[in-house]
Amino acid sequence: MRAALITGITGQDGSLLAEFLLEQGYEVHGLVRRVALERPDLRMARLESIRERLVLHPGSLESYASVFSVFAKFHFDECYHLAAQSFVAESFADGFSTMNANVNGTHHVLAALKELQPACRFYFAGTSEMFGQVHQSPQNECTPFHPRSPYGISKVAGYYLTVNYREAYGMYCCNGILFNHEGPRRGFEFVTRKISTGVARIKLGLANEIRLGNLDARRDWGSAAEYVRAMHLMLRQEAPDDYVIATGETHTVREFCEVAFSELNLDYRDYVRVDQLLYRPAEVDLLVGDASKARKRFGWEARTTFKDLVTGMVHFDLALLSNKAEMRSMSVAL
Ligand code: NAP
Ligand code: G4F
Repeated sequence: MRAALITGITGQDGSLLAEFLLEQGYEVHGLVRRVALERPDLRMARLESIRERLVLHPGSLESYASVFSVFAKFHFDECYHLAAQSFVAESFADGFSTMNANVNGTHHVLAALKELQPACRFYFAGTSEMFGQVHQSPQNECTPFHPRSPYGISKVAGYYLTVNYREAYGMYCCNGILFNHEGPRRGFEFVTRKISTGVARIKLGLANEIRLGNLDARRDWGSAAEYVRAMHLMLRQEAPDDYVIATGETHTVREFCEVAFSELNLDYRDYVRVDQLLYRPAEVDLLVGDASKARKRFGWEARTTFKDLVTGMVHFDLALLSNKAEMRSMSVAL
């Protein structure tokens, strides 16, 4: 039985990946930070259905000793390093803690692995935000980086730490360069979930508007459940490498609104208010990825269409807010 450690297991991707690896017969461990006034029912909500099958280790990414002690006690075949301050807007508000968690956190995990388990395969959660002000479209593994936020900069540093441990120490280290991926487990502050839950609230008479920032930004949005499978495939190849994971389609935030509102027979123009305060100091205007390397090497392709992704999230949130019983099965299906 293979054993995997997931940092960031409580997040959208971590919880989906944990489920997937359990299905594959893995022993799944997770590193979780301890927080004061913890409400396990809320904090572990995404892990609810698998909580009993996981081995969870309290630990702080910000402390080398803490990460080291987990690797000193348990053996892992694969380590998926997903933990990060992942919200771009927050990285403008507090770039320092974003850097600390995302850069030092990654360095601590790599350094402890090198010391104690150099044969463990390592996945780093890179991002299309590294391309930022894009130099070419679509973006692929050779596209130069030009990050536009402290978050993007922290991920470029993590990317190069990962490359450096691979080149300097011969470790099996991969960068997944994942474009935006969404679903019913997405955090509420991200624009897709903000829209899907906002539309559902409006439909149910619980709200009468959604305030958004830049409606013209374009993103390549895919389904998170499909993207975590690509992470696993990357670590199962003969040699380590870096891969773009994306759908190859791009849509504006405005189009996301149009599809989400019209699914419930509403017109987004009646409800969406643009708030300048929600604009970012520097925006990433356009992202669209070319995942042909992943398709050629290990047959990964995005399958969920943009429309199905949007409408699935809207119906999930409508059911959630209406307290319908089918909510759980929808969560698994998406
Ligand atoms: P998410 O839902 O925000 O989850 C982030 C996870 O990181 C949570 O488990 C969180 O734990 C943990 N975390 C945050 N700060 C931490 C810290 N200082 N110490 C320890 N744990 C910490 O993010 P996601 O969407 O699943 O994304 C997973 C990874 O992929 C992230 O690295 C993200 O930057 C990257 N990524 C995401 C996308 C996307 O579209 N989703 C695209 C490209 C790359 P708590 O529960 O304790 O907060
Ligand atoms: O949903 P977002 O906050 O995601 P963003 O910034 O693209 O970052 C996500 O995807 C990255 C991959 O490319 C990940 F690395 C990262 O961790 C995260 O998962 O914003 C998407 C777009 C932006 O252009 C933003 O300006 O939506 C625009 N937007 C417009 N109004 C808004 C809003 N974003 C948010 N969060 N809230 C708004 O009200």
